Amino acid sequence: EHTIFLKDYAPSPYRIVAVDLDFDIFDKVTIARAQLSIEPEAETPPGTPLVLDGDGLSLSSVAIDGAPLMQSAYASDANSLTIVEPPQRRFVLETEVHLDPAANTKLMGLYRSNGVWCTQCEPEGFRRITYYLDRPDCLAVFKVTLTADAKLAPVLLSNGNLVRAGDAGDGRHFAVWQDLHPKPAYLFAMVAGDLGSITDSFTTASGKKVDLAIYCEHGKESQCDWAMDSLKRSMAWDERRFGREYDLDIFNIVAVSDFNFGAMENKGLNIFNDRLVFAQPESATDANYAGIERVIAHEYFHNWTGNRITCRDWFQLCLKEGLTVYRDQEFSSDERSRPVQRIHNVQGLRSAQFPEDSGPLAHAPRPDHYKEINNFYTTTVYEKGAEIVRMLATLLGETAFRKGMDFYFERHDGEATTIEAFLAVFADSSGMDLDQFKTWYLQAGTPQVSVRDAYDAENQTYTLELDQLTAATPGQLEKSALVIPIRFGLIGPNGSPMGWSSVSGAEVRDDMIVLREDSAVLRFEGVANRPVPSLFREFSAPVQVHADRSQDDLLFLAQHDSDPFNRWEALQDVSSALLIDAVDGKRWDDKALDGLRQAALQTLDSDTLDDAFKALALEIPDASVLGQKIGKDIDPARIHSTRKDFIAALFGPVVGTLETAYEALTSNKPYAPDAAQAGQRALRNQLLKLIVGAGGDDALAVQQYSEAGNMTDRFAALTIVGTEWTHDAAGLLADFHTRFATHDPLVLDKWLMISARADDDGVIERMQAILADPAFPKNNPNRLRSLVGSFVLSNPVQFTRADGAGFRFVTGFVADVDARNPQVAARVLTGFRIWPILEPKRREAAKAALADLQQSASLSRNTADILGRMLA
Ligand code: HT7
Ligand code: ZN
Repeated sequence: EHTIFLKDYAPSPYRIVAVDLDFDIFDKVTIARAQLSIEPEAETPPGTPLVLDGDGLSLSSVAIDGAPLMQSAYASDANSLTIVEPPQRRFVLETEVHLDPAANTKLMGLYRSNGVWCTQCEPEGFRRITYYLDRPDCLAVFKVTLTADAKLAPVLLSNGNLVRAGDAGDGRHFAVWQDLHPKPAYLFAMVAGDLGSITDSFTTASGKKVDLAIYCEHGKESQCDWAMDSLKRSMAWDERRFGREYDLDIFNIVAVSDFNFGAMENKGLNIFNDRLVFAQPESATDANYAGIERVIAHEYFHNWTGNRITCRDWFQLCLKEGLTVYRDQEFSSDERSRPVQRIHNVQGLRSAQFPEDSGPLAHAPRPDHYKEINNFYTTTVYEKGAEIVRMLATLLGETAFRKGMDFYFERHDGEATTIEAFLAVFADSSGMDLDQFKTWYLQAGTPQVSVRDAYDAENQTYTLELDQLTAATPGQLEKSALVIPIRFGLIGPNGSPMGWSSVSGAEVRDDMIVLREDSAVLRFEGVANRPVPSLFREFSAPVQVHADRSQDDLLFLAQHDSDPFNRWEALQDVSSALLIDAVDGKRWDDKALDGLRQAALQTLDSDTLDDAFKALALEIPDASVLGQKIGKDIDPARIHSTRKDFIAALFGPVVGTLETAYEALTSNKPYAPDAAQAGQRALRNQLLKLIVGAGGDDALAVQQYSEAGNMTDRFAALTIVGTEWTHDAAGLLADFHTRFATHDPLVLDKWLMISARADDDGVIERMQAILADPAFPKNNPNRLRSLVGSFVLSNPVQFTRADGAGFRFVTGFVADVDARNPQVAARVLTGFRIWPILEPKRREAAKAALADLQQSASLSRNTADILGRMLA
């Protein structure tokens, strides 16, 4: 298979300056005519062929400046069009292709979703619509004409502003859209269909009125209000926090039901997976509301970080994605609780990015080669990319970071640029040398930081020894030291912060140690008492910390640390240590459990902590995080059962207290998705989980399921009963299916998720029956991922069954789906990334299933690439 290398990047010899697209849309065929205004770059030698990308296209006609081309003047196949000797001046290339959107199950390019024509072009979908220089550094202005039957498609949308619309005869109508912001083709979009909508407006800081609309399937309009509210808050936030105003007169969002990802930031016309638009209390959970708010913000923020300033090539994906995730995280922190937000983000990083970074698919946030770019929309590019931007902000401080961002927008507006250029604006605006910092973008793997400390009472000296090490990753055996910002504090015996008279051994700025070497020994002088260190406050770097701390010190931190993140972390560390020892055969002692139980109850009782934080503090680390910490020869079933015993032992003696707290949180206020109410529900549902986990009786959960006035509480109860597969589970799932899921596909997804998560041996058979049902929508990514994606990621016990049945179920599914939608297949397959750390029997079973899949005759490039790296 062909590998693309960053070192081979070269600018195109030709430039497309303007695009005029004409779509004639009919029920069975769409005719796409393109007029591309093209000119050679100044240094292009005469006679240099022009090679345009295509993917599965069939060319009907080709002309230059109005004259059809002779056969000898061009060469074409499904995947490219070459003009042998283009004019050495500006010219217009005209092509016509015929498309069959209904047959496009890959959902890349132009396809039909639920009758609606829509597009997805990032990263390489535009070449499935017309022959083009489909690369992000080719920026052009677009004019788009859409013509369709007025009844089938009363709504005709594309990027930019509507310039004209009218009757086209024969019951057809047309609309002309113009986008004067030069953009790469991956940001092109069009939509045609019979859609409902809600409208609103936003007035920017400089007084410009922007018309806002959200389009959706008829009947779902009232479910779009939360998304609209989130959009307006995002627009206001980007002005306040980053000084960024919206730049067109119109901003449209369209919700579609078949979509490979979450959403897409096409200029002025965002297209969304409908699960990230629709919300109403009876079918969406608090987590769904928060997810909608976040993704609406994310796509909107791309208008500046991604669209106005885009990527030179796809190796730079992190430039727009890491930065935009950082921005959406900051938005959510400002709109909701910052500590709670931070903990959620770190939980996500640890449960998805850390395993990726230590497994066979590890890659640098800015990779230097790829076979299939679609496989690089990863948690490393997105979430680790956001952590890198966050470290940059931490190292620079808020003011210098904002100054650098302003400079970035000023210097690179309208460009397709690189990570180097991004770092240069901060180096230039602050004077800080960022050469070593760049390594974060180039190096794969989670750094392991070891900490040892000692206190010398006689000399009042405190010593802190820090080492960093990044293990080898595929294709990257040598690693260099990274710049690691460690936000910290020393805490005195009464819980107050401690000072020191001087410190040596590494750079220390205010509350931050900057570790640059492989190791450092810091000596703090004038330290009056033995301190308890609080390190990596707010999780200031994406590293794994190894510090052999006593349970007493951790519980002390859980109570006294001024940093809420580390208070939460300390409790997690206590549980993890006890659980990991227990998995290893060393059962916890009662005293240790008493200490933890007391700390948990104290947290629950606190008057100062908010409910959402308490809910997180009471969480017991999940099986995949524990597996990751153990790191080798893991048996997920054993981890799972140890964890169950641990919860029973920890909370069994205080079930009554938990029940009282649960009752006290019962509320009959009408549902609102705000952070305070959501926090209260989160805590109450956390308590319910612990009560059932501790006592084994699911009656309270069944009761909550029946009485719930909103989906958050109903789904929480169903999740508890369904994943524990208690005796009521089958009945409750059947009830949920009949009463709530049959008429709402997004609720059906919730049923599918829980159906996949039961840890009993019957789960695979039940999933097979679901997939075999002729009524199951087998081409819809949401449905497929809700079932099989949840199984792979959230059912470690059954997925990694020692007899290999879980692995074979998934590889069988991948082989089947791959023929229709390679992106969905390849993504589900990445769930196998944990196979090298499994215990030998499971490891062999996983490897055998993967090897069998590799024998399949014709795997897509997406799936073959993942499989090749998985087995390398
Ligand atoms: N920029 C988008 C990434 C994307 C995508 C979206 C939908 C379908 C296929 C896709 N491939 C890549 C989404 C984002 O990060 O905002
Ligand atoms: Zn994005």
